Amino acid sequence: MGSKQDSRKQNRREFLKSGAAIAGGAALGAASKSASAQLEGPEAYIHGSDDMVAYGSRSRFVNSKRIPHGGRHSPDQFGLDFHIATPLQDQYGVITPSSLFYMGTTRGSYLPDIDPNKHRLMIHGLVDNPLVFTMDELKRLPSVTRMHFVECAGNRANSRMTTVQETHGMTSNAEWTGVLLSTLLEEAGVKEGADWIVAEGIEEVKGASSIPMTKAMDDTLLAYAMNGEPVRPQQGFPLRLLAPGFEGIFNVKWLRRIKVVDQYYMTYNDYGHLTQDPATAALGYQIGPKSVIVHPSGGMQLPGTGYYQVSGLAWSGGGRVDRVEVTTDGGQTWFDAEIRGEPQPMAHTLFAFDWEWDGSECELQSRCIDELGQVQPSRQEVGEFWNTPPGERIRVRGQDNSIQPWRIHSDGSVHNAII
Ligand SMILES: Nc1nc2c(c(=O)[nH]1)N[C@H]1C(S)=C(S)[C@@H](COP(=O)(O)O)O[C@H]1N2
Ligand SMILES: [Mo]
Repeated sequence: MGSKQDSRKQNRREFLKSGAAIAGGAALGAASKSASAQLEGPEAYIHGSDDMVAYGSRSRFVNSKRIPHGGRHSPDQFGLDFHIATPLQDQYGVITPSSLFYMGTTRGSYLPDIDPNKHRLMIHGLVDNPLVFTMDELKRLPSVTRMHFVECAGNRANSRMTTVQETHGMTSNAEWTGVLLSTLLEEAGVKEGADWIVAEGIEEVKGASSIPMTKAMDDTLLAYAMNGEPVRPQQGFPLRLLAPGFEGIFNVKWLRRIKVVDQYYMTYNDYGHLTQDPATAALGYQIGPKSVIVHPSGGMQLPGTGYYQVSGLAWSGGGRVDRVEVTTDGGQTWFDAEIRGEPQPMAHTLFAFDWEWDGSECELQSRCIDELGQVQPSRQEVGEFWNTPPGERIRVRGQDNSIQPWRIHSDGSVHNAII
């Protein structure tokens, strides 16, 4: 496999050197001379302001934005926020800018406006020492900083969607800093038979989730910071729980209480998990291996034949991304994509693939293989899991980690190829 990758790199180097990739490559010297004569200064300057000094903002020429997800306007007429999707198509690298992080709510929310100086976290239930922490006390404890994605179980694609923001925009990735929940639980002393925790947000039962003790003691994190600054109000300021790799709904925002309990507790959030056997429920909570090609993706236009860097994101609730495969012929032949950077457990991972488009109609797909050896399933397989009878249009009712197909028409336009 290594040598296959090496030879592909070699091919790309020759490809770029030959000048085939960049029009006019052979005339580079002359071109740069005449180009330098055309350089102009800026058309205008941004006037200095106290605001720009204190907290920067993006260029007025950059206008990538989030959109309401699932056909429901957000905010609604009462000012409640509903799901909003991140513009994956505009993102570089694996960090979702905090201002563009997707937003998920269980039933629509007013954003709690929490004074961190007054906020408290209570840990009680089946513990030797019930504890109450202020934010300052939490910040004094040993911390961890880790990259993790969050993904809503409603991040499902269908044939009516056109862009990658619509098909996959309900997941985002950030660097989080906080305290491991195990640190606090060890301090409180978990009693025998305490197999679950119930994590509760400030909206009480509407924002609560039951999480198995094994997960709580493993990598569950109480985060007070995100991408280098305090967690944003939409993401749970001043404190949110992260259960890395679990469905979005377990990542309780505006966290104020953790009750240690002896059994699975039914909460408002269990809408969707009502039929699950508590003994095996935790397995179902985990996001499967998933990936999507972002460049090119639905709604984009290839300007012509020639070289393209196909690139996208891959992730898995099962751990690190091990490999990503790409096909350009609708799944007949698969090639290893290049993994960019060092894959982190339960984090978005960048992949890229050198491709030369010959101008004919074709279909691009990617599939993720994680460190557990789990392979991202086809839409057919996911549909069958959710009981779509054979011969019917495939419907996905729960988690959807199926392979996303993009069709390139001969005019270079890119389309969602889900049927
Ligand atoms: N307290 C509370 N936590 C919550 C929710 C909520 O409504 N209230 N929504 C959940 C859902 S459905 C998802 S998908 C994730 C979304 O996290 P994000 O808004 O930071 O992207 O938060 C979860 N945590
Ligand atoms: Mo969600």
